[in-house]
Order: sequence, then structure tokens, then C-alpha cells
Amino acid sequence: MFVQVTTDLLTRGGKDIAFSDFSPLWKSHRRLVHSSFTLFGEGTHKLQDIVDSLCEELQGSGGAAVDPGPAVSRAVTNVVCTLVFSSTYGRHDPELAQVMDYNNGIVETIAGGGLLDIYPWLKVFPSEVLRKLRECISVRDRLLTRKLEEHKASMMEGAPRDLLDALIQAQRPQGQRSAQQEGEGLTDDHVLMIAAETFGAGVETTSTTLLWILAYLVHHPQERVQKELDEVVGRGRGVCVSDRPHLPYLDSVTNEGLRIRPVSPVLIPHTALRDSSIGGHFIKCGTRVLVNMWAIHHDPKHWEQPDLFKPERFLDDKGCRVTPPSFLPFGAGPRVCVGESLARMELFLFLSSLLQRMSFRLPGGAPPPDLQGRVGVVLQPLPFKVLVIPREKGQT
Ligand code: HEM
Ligand code: PLO
Repeated sequence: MFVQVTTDLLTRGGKDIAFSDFSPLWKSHRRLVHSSFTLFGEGTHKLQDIVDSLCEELQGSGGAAVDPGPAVSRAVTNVVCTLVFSSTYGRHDPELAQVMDYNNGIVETIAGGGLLDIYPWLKVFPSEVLRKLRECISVRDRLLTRKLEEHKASMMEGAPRDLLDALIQAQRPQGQRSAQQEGEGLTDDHVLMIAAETFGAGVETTSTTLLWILAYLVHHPQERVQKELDEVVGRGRGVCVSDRPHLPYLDSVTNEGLRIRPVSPVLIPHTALRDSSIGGHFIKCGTRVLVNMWAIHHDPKHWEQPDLFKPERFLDDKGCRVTPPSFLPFGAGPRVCVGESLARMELFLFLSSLLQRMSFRLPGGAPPPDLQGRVGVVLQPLPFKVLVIPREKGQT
């Protein structure tokens, strides 16, 4: 069987959701995460405060060129932190720096298509990649084990505060629940791996997407999206989730960002559970299948001038939304992203508030952001700098 050395280390041999093979246990764990997002996700009142602090931090750059990366990552980390652990980090919290550091280290070393994932026997040789990965994983594990212990000690039965509480609660047998029900097989290892993964997936994907969109917006005029925001919301109040249906152009900018630079260009490797076929090609049971999302999102048969950033392709000639069938940034089917609606809400609130309150320009003399990026488990933009120009407040 195909062995994934780095992802096995990351997930204690598949005790997570994304990298674990299909099984009834995987299904019940995925369901737990999904329902806890519905419980704690959409109503998170902290989200607005987090959005406001990101805007203030960027606006406070006082005309100097800034790299938006660290501020965006911190904001997105705090959203997921609220959901998973009911806590947020202040800007200079050393633990936040630790989290951002171990996440970066994992993104740099995990499943990078390196030889280790193809020749698992290389594991026996010393390797800088494996050393770094192990070190990041141990920082992550120490931090999460402490959170798990704190939660176990302080949680109130029947009143989960966050995803970690919901997972701990599902571990404990309740009343008449049969052994087949959710808690079965949910060990402490599973709880830790599921929480760690939700945390990591939630941070890296959303912050990467926001940064890609900002990088493209520096190349592309921002006036149309700001005009739409001014007409629908004005500048006298903050943007709310209920404004989203009235802001189709903003949505099309987000979609175009997700299309042109898919966070996950070849998705996560899938395994055929039985002999089957795709597009007439026979697929033997057990075959690893990689979906080339990059190719789907850049296929000239489906996209006119696929390498150009053209948000209008997601609107019809009346300005109403259209979603082409070859647009699948969150995947599809049983393994579709569990965080899609949370991610969509975050992308909307962050982008709309940023563009309502400020414009992003290229600093004088600086090269425009590189649009090639760095390929790994996620396709990330290289760091870039922008000038933040505050927009006047108070206009309706
Ligand atoms: C899976 C994209 C945000 C959690 C995936 C997959 C993609 C994806 C393409 C894999 C589908 C496959 O291999 O078939 C994205 C994008 C996001 C985003 C583009 C943001 C812009 C999030 C967030 C969370 C999350 C916010 C959680 C807080 C997960 C998990 C899986 C997953 C747990 C594994 C699902 C499974 O295997 O059943 N995501 N994601 N994602 N995503 Fe996301
Ligand atoms: C990000 C770094 C974290 O420390 C660990 C982690 C867990 C889940 C991974 C995520 C990383 C990268 C993005 C992934 C996500 C699962 C689903 C998501 C691969 C490595 C995507 C886009 O497919």
C-alpha cells in the first residue's frame, strides 16, 4: 500500500479527517466537525472585532509599505481559535508567534511532493525535512495537549463551548447511546489530531486566499468593487453578513481569486475503494488518484483567457452571479471541504471591510507582487508589500 511518510507523522497514522482513508469512523468524525461548525461557526460575534482589529492594524501603517501577510494570518488564526478553543491571541502574544511558526514549518515540509513521500524507506536516513517536521509537530502537540487538558478540566457537561468541548463530549458515553454512535473510537489521539487539523486547515487556506486576492487587486483596479460597496453599504456603517447577497461583484472577485490560484492545486490524494472508472479510464481498487484542480481552473476549453484575472466571468450580462461547472475550489463529493461556508463567510467579511475602509497600492519603486507563488501542500504567494491608503469615513 502507498505510504505517506510526512502526513502519517502529522496525523499519527491517519487519526484526522483530511488525510485519513474513508471509513465509518472517518465519516462520524467528519460529521462531528461539521455540526460543531454549525453550532459555533456562523454566529461568532467575535468575528466583527477580529475584522476591525485587522483593518486598524493595516490602516495604522502610517503610509509605510507593509507586508499584509502576518496581520492577515493573525486575524484568520483568531477566527479559528475562537471556534476550536474559545480563545483569541493579542498581537504580541508569544504563543501566537509559536503557532504561526509551527504552521509555516509544517506547510514547508509536509507532502511537498518530495522523495520522502514516494520512497518511504528514506525515512530511516537522517533528513533535514523530517527533522524540521518532527520539531514543528512536537511544538504543536505540546500546545494542543495543554489546551485539551484545560478544556477537560473546565468543561460543563451538555454545554460545549467550542469544537474541542464537542469532541471531548462525544468521547464520553451518554445515556442510551449505542456503541456504534459517535463516540466510538474517538480516542484522545483522534481529538488532538482533529482539533489540530481543523486549526491548521482553517488558518492556512483562508489566509492564503486573502493574500492572493490582495496581490491580484494591487495589479487590478479596485474601483469597481469599492463603487459597489459604496452604493450598497456606504461608509457610515460596517459591512454585515446580510449585505452579501447585494454584493455580487465582490463575490466574483473572491471566486476569481479562488479560481486563478487554487489553494490546493492537486487536492488531497484520494484512493479508489473499488475497481471503477473515470472518464472511461479503468481505475483499479487501491489506486491513488490526484485531481488536477489547477488544470481544471485553467482549461482554455472552459475559461476564456484563463491566465487573466477577470472577475466578470462570474457574472452574466445583467450583473447576476453565475457559477461555471468547472469551478471547484473546495473540491466536490463526500470529501468536499468541511469548512467551505465558514471560509466563504470569512473571505466576505474580511475583504468587504478591508476594501470599504482602505485601498491597496503598489509602493513607489517596488516591484509588483509575484503571481507565481510557492507550490507545496498549499499554493502560497511569496511575501509582498503594499501601501495602505485609508478611505474617508462617514459617507453614506
Ligand atoms: C478539505 C479547500 C477552508 C477544513 C478541503 C479540500 C479543498 C479545500 C480543495 C480537499 C478536497 C479533496 O481533496 O477532495 C479549501 C479552501 C478554503 C478552505 C479553498 C478557504 C478558502 C477550510 C476551513 C476549514 C477547512 C476554514 C476548517 C476550519 C477542511 C477539512 C478538509 C478540507 C477538515 C478535509 C475534508 C475531508 O477529507 O473529508 N478544503 N478549504 N477548510 N478542508 Fe478546506
Ligand atoms: C496546514 C498546516 C497545519 O499545521 C497542518 C495542516 C492540516 C490540514 C491541511 C493544512 C495543513 C493545509 C491545507 C489542507 C489541510 C487539510 C485540507 C486542506 C491540505 C498542512 C486543503 C486545502 O486541502
